[in-house]
Amino acid sequence: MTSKQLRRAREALDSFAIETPSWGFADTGTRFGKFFQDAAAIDLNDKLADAGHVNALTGCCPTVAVHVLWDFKPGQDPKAVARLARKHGVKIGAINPNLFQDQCYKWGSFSHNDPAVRQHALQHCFDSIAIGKAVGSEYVSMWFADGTNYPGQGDLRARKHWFEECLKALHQKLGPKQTLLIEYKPFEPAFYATDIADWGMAYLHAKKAGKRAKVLVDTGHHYVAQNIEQIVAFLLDEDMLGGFHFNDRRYADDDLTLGSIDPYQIFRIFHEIHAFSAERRRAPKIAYMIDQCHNEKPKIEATIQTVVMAQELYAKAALVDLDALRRAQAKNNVVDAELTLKKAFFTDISPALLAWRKANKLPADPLAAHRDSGYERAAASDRRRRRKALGIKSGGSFA
Ligand code: PSV
Ligand code: MN
Repeated sequence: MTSKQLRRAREALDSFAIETPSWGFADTGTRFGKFFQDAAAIDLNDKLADAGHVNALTGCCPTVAVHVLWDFKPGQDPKAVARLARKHGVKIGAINPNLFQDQCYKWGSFSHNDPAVRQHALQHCFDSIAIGKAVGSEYVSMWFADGTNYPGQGDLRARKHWFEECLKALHQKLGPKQTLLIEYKPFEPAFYATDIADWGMAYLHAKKAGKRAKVLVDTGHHYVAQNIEQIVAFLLDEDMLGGFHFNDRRYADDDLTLGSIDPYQIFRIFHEIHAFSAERRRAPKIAYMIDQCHNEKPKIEATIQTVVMAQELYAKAALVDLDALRRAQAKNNVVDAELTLKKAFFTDISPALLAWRKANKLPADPLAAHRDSGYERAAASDRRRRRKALGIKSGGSFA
């Protein structure tokens, strides 16, 4: 690496943070079943401890996303949760209301045809906004399972209007530091018509909701051939990109570790962001978050793998020679344009990463440091014992 490249990569690393999801540390799984892990977090304290451990090793995961129903007990004091997070060296990040588990949402939440259910859903979101204000979180992150399974089942335009009304009401309650993120997903659980199925729908809803509503791109929520970086470029250009849920996927929302299937895709996404920042001379405010549930890999290891991969790809994308790229594009020199991206992608970024970790007093290899730390073994034995005492299922000899 040249000294200029080294500087650029280190600047990129200085400015990069990625949020871990509380649910990524707990026993989660597929729709069909769960394979329990002894070291999986049992409660919020465990989740925050695991997130703090990942942050201590990687130095770039200062916040943890929470799912209100999964993490907060009724009546729990959010300020106490914020204190608990601080104790573990992290802060509470995005607040995710839950509008898909309550029985009343069988026919939808914001698009339910019964105004009482829509109101119930809104109230839960208002409560979530209040939690966000109390813990000093900057994001309220909305994902909706709303949709229909059969043609004719719902009035598609009426459902759109109900969404617009609710999102507007939600936006009005935001505090001055809060941003509303609207996530899209083409299918699952609805298989005929998901109410917010793609970035266009999310964009339109965010635009209508108010100035502080933006689109959240979950990399898993796209059809196989979809060009995600182009969506990112459009959203950036419209100042409507609010955040990411990072994972990798082969078919649909597979929740795999970042870059395990296609690291070049994530590199291309980061390239669009770096190019925008350099050419517009301003860094857009983007919440980089992980959304993964691991059923096979140990959860902390998978999270560290994702974080390290995100850092690598973010730093590599900062090395793209933008002048050379734009020159090649101006001449319609396809080969040189493509090679400009490839050159950055294939640069060995490890000297920059090592230097950055050394400067920040971090282990040179976070995954190896985690394995050497004995954290997993200690967590497994403590949590195995607590599970037994609580009568909670565990993997037993198959874990
Ligand atoms: C839905 O598939 C989703 O991507 C949403 O972001 C949820 O909050 C998350 O997964 C739950 O794992
Ligand atoms: Mn997601």
